[in-house]
Amino acid sequence: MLNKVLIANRGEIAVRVIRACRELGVATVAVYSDLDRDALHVRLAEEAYALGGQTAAESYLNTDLILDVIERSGADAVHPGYGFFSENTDFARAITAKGVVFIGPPPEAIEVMGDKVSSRKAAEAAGVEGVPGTTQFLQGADKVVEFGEANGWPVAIKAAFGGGGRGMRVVRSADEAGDAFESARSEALKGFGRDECYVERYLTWPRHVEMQVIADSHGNCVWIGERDCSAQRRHQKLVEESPAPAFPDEIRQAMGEAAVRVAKACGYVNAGTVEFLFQDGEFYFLEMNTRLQVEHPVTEMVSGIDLVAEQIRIASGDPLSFGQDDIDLRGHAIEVRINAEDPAGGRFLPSPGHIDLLTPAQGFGTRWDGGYETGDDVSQFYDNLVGKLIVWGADRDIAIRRMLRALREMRVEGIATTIPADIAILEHADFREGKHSTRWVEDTLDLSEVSAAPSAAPADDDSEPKVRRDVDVEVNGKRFSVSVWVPEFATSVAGRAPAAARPRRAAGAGGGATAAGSGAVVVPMQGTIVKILVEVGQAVEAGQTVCVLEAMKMENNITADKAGTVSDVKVSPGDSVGSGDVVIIIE
Ligand code: MV4
Repeated sequence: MLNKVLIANRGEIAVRVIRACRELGVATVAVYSDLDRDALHVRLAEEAYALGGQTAAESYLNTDLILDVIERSGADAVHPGYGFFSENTDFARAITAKGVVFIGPPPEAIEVMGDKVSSRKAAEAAGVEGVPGTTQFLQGADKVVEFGEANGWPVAIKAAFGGGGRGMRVVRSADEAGDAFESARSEALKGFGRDECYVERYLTWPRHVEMQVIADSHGNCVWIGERDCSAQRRHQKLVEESPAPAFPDEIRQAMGEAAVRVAKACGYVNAGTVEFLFQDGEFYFLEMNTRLQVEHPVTEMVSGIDLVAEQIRIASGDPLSFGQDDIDLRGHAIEVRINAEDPAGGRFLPSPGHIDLLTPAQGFGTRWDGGYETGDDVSQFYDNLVGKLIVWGADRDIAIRRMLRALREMRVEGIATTIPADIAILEHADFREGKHSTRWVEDTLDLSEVSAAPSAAPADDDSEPKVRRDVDVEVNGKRFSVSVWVPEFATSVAGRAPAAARPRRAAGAGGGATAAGSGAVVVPMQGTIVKILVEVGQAVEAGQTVCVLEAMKMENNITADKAGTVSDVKVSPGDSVGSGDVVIIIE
């Protein structure tokens, strides 16, 4: 068995891996950036080493620094979590060369599955088909027309070396083909440095269903059920569940066997996920994710298998402790991702900041995989996943009710979270009936009525910033919960900066969403200015983008809150700004 594992990650996944190591009796080594010196994963690990730096590139993605900590700590393995180094073959090879185990698949498997063309070829060779299409690179728009006429419209043009939906264009008729081909190529070139594209049938209402597989280094490979991740927005998953709703057992069996064939075809070892699109009773290979995924807990809850412990045993050279016939999938599990984002009006604005209070839900069938606790700070420099709430229930209906109960029980104050949007999804009849697809959240779900979570609400008029407090009152012996809007300073809690030291929120804050502003353009959240699009003396329209703010890896357009002339630009590209800071004045 491995003796000491370095966790080259942060947040909830680092915490998840540390917990598994503890239970196995394996020592843990955390690493941390300057901003994470007091983070939960650092508090939980037996040893922790500073990497310095703020951004991921300066810290968690610095190979030399991590190699140095491996040496100083005597760790004999690295768990990369997801993101960061999890699919980085240079890193995997660099540590393996030093005799340190990479807890993940062999680099050759990561490479085969690393781009769409070679992964699709590997799947096809294993007898697993993608969406019908051409594997040849498109030479011109006429080939798109030819394919559409022969196979029917719409068709999708995809970047061969891309991912995450970038470079994908839907073409509904022959006359759209020329423009779509050009824009797909230019987006692919910009995003991935290569402009090769191919065409396939476009599925108009598919579900995203992925199959968990796990393989050991002795030739054993099994599938552990599917996850439906169709409830997503802009390629960010919001809710995941297992089993997939209305998913016949024969299809599950066939998909599981297909996923195992794909894994075996690329010499896969350790935990992996094979993604499929599912529509009209057919499934089509999409790609393989060669890492542990965010949503792995739903598989754990229905199978009873600790995937992270299994990963560590496999990396130690042990054979799988179970065979395909030992896997018994029971009941229904749902996970929701709780992000530090304000879903008000469906906008999902990043909401980094200090967590004044975080009380996870508890109770039967309820699991919280968190990366933060009360008093921690969510930094704009990292991904904004605060934690994941996972429930198990005997069936889907019970699991949905349990999740709604748990979401309403959670208390998070100081930052806005996606909880109100998660509730809206789980309450919706389409979701309850399993009628949703990958397009449902963006095309059908109406989040315009979703309101800001506590402390994310803009101040009214010129008054002091106010925050919402939920207070329990007793009236004639009956308990009621009421919300009170009170000035921020009046509710300051220990450990929080006094209100006077915080930037005063100007009227009309909120990125231009409000009408007739004061002309003092404020940023709605903490972040870094990346671009200024106007200069002093320039005339601007209300709603025009005046600068771009990067927060939590997302670019946000900051817009003029009224028409007029720019009289002052208070920031430059690279400047850090806080929520409520005035960046540009319009007169
Ligand atoms: C598709 C598709 C429909 N038809 N391909 C988007 C990201 C990339 N990994 C594959 N994607 C899609 N490919 C065909 N032929 C719809 C999507 C798609 C999607 C897929 C999985 C999860 C979420 C999605 C959201 C939008 C579009």
